[in-house]
Amino acid sequence: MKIPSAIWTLLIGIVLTLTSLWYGQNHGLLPVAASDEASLVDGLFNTMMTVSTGIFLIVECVLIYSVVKYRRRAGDNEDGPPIEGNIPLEILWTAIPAIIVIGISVYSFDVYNNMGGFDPHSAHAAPMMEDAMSMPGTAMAATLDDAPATQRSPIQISQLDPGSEAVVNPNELIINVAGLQYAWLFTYPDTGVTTGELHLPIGKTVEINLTANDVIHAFWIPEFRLKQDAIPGRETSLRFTPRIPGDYQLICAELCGPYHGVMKSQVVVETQEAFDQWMQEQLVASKDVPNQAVAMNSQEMTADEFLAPYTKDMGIHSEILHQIK
Ligand SMILES: [Cu+2]
Repeated sequence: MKIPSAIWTLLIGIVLTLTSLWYGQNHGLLPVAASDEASLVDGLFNTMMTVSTGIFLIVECVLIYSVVKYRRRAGDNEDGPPIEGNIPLEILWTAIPAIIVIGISVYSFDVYNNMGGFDPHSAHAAPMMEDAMSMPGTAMAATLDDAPATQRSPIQISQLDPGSEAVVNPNELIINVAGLQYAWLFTYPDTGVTTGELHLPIGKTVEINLTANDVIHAFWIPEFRLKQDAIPGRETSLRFTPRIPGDYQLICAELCGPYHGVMKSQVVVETQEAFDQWMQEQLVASKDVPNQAVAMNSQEMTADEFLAPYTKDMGIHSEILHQIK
């Protein structure tokens, strides 16, 4: 019995569709999805992966089939039949990619919108940045003629911000991030703490206000599926909710100088308790130094007592310190 070619086409179509759908969901190319927003990006990526796998398989199958079926046989010295032009086919192979591209664009705009891309920073814009923020699409635009944030140190940024936070959601954690050659500085305006490590509590929405002190950098945490330019003189913003505890890396994704490759910072997603404890430690560490210096100057503290917290960090026992004095 000879199977009609329409049945073959149907069967091959079903196999290719199922294979593409399976691979689109099981490619294993992405790191763990550690934020609530990551699934939006993964959905888009998986859809594109499904479509491209289908196209790849169709093209390769037709290619291999044609190479085998229409190969030159021994003793055959003729040219193939002169085939030229096929209007319906050309319309079809123009229409299908056009539909795919339009579909993916609409889908990706929707994902971008759901992640707050078109309305960054709507809850509160820092006053000095309001002009920049009222322009549409500022998250992506890169103009360098605004008030120079290059003049502001991270400490100054933290001092500026509390006054500007007229609308603050208590369930939201605001962090000011400054990129500079070649490090990231994180300032928590609630406490005034500035660190080189980004700590985030699980399940709490974070708003990152991003700027750069020298050249353009880009804030990229692959596990959160987030990437945003950090631009001198302009504040860009990102909003997301970390979900899976763990250690991740914040990587600079914009070539910013000879040491760009090492511009990475640790990101720690931890429980609220662990976060609070870490914050306390940062507060103590930042306040210890001046208080102790004052205490020692006014003779309330011996040199041993003054040095104790530092020697403890270095693993030096206070008795040894006493002996070598
Ligand atoms: Cu950089």
